[in-house]
Amino acid sequence: KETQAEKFLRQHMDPDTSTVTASYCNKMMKHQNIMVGDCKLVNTFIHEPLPDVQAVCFQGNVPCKNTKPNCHKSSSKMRITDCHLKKEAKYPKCEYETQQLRKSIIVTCEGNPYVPVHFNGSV
Ligand code: UMF
Repeated sequence: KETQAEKFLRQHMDPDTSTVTASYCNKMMKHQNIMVGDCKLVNTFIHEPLPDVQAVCFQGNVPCKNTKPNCHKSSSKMRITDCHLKKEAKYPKCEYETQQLRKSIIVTCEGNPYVPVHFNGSV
């Protein structure tokens, strides 16, 4: 069974891509198997080396958007791509807007080793 940490990697890590095209999100949201019976509203991909993303678990503690504790904000800005579901999209035709950004990321970390398990947002 896929662990929460493995799910984070599948849904949010794409270190080897530095520039994305307009169709990036449409492709990635399919290829990474992020849709399960419904279109996911928003999903962020991170284009930084995995060790840099794992290191965020030991950077600034911040409040989480949901009830979970253990949120951490990256001390430096990271290259990310936000995928936003288009308003008129209907499953299984999940169409996405692709937006490249440089922002600090906020992740929830859990476990031993203490690693990212949820993407909480970006600021
Ligand atoms: N999410 C993002 O990927 N990026 C954002 O900026 C905000 C939200 O919060 C529920 C889900 O929304 C998260 O799922 C995250 F993928 C997405 O499986 P997750 O990471 O908890």
